[in-house]
Amino acid sequence: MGTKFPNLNLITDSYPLIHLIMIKEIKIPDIAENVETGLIASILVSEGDEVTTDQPLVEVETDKATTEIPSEYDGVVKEIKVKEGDEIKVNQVIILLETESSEDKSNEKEEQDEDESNEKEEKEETNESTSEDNNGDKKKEEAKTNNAKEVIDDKDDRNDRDQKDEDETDEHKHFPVSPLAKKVAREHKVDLSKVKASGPGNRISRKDVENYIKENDTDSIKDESAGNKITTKDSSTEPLNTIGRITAQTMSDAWQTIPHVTQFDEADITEIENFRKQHQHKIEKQGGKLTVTSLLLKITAFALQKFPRFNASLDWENKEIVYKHNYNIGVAVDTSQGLLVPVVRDVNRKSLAELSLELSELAKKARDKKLSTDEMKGGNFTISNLGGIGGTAFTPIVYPPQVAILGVSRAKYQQMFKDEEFQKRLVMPISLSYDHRVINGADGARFLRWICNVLEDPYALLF
Ligand code: CAO
Repeated sequence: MGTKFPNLNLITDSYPLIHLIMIKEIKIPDIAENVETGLIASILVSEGDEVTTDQPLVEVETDKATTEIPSEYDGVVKEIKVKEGDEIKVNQVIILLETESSEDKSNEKEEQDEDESNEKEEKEETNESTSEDNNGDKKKEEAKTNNAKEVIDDKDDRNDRDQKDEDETDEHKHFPVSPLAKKVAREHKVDLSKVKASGPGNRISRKDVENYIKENDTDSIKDESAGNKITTKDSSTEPLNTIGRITAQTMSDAWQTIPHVTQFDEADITEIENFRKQHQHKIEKQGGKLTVTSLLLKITAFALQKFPRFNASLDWENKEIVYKHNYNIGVAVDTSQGLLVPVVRDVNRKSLAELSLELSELAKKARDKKLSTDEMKGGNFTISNLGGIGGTAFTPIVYPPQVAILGVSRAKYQQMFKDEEFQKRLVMPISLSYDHRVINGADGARFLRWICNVLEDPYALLF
C-alpha cells in the first residue's frame, strides 16, 4: 500500500544519492467484510511525530467495531488529511508519511561519513575554485557548489527537524510517552513529567495519564468505560458513535422532508396471545421465539399486499410513486450501540416459524454487532415494537425512502365491553406514522384498522 512520490534532495553524477525521502500514503484498509465506511474516532499522532512500523496512527469506528490503523513504515507524519469525526471510506488516504529509503537507513553511518567527506570536498573545491580562472571549470565548480549547498540545505532541514524532534524528546527525555498518552495529556493540560509510568521501559501510557488526572482531581476526566465521554464539573460530552450519527442524520432528514401524520388504534390481542403461548414451544425447540413482532411481520406482509401504496417510495424528482414488488420489512432493534434496523426479506414467502427464527437471529446479530450492511438494506416498511419496554403510544419517524412505519406499544389487560358483557382482554396500542405526500388520512386509518382486525381475528385473512 502507498504510492511513492520521490522527493529528490540530491542526485548528481559527482555526488552519490545522499538522502532520498519518500512520501508514503497511509490508506484505510479493508476493515471488515461489508464495511465500506467508518468514522475517525481518534487521531493518535500529530504532524511532525516520528512513528514506527505497526504503531497505531488513528482509531476508526465502524458500526461493527473500533479498529486501530497502524503505520506500515517507520517515518515522520508529514500531513494528516482527516480530523476526528470525519467519515472515511476504504482506500481513502488519511496520512502522508515521510520515510527514508531503506538503503539510506541501512547505510546511515556511511551516509554520515559521506556527508562529512562531501563537506570536506566542498571546502577543497571552493578553495581550488579561487585559484582557478578557467571559465568552464568555474561553471562546473558553481554547479558543484550549488549541489553542495543543496546537501547543506537538506542537512539543515534535517537538522531543524532533528532539533525539533530532539526538543520533543528532550521534553520527555527520561520518560518515553505513547502517542495516545501525549494526546490525552495535551487535551487535559497534564504535565507529563508528573505522571508515573507503568509501561515497559518506563513508558507513559494513556492509562497512566488518565490515572494521574483522576488522582489529581483535575477538572475533567476521560471515562473509557463510557466511550469517549468527557466529564467536567458542570457537564459531560460524548461523541456520537457511527450508529448514532447515521441515525441522527437519517431522522433529521426524514423529519425535515416528510410531512408526518401519526394514526393511533388498539387491537384486542387476547386470542392471538393464546395462540402464541400455545405454539411458542414449537418455535423454541428450533431455537427461535414466537413473539408479537414475528406475528406482526406476517400480518404486515399481508397488509402491504392489500395496500400497495404502503409498500412504495416517493420519487420526488420525477413526481412518481415507486411500488415495490417484494415484501422486505425492517424491524427496529434496540442495541447497546443504538438503534439498528435489520431487514427481513420476502416476508410474504416465509412461514411464521421461519420468520420467528430469522427475527431472533437478526436481533441477536444486531446486538452482537454482527449485522452486515446488506442485512440492513432494502426495507420497504418498518416495524418498531417498544412494547417489551413499555409505554402507551408513540409517534415513530418514517424511515426514508419508505412511506410508513408501525409503532407498537405495550399490551395491557383491560376491562372491555364485548358480547354484551365486560371482559378482561389484552389490548395492544398500535400507531402508524406515514408520509402524507403519499398516503392520505383515510388510507392510513384503513391500513391500521385492517392490521388490528387481523390481530383480533386472524381468520379474517381467509376472506
Ligand atoms: N406488548 C407487551 N409485551 C410485549 C410486546 C408488546 N407490544 N412486545 C414484546 N413484548 C414482550 C414479549 O412477549 C417478551 O415477553 P416474554 O419475555 O415474557 O416472552 C418481551 O416483551 C421481550 O420481547 P422480545 O424483545 O424478546 O421479542 P419481540 O420479538 O417482541 O421484539 C425486538 C424484538 C427486536 C423488536 C425488540 O427486542 C426490540 O429491540 N425492541 C425495541 C425497538 C426499538 O428500539 N424501537 C424504537 C425505534 S425508534 O422508532
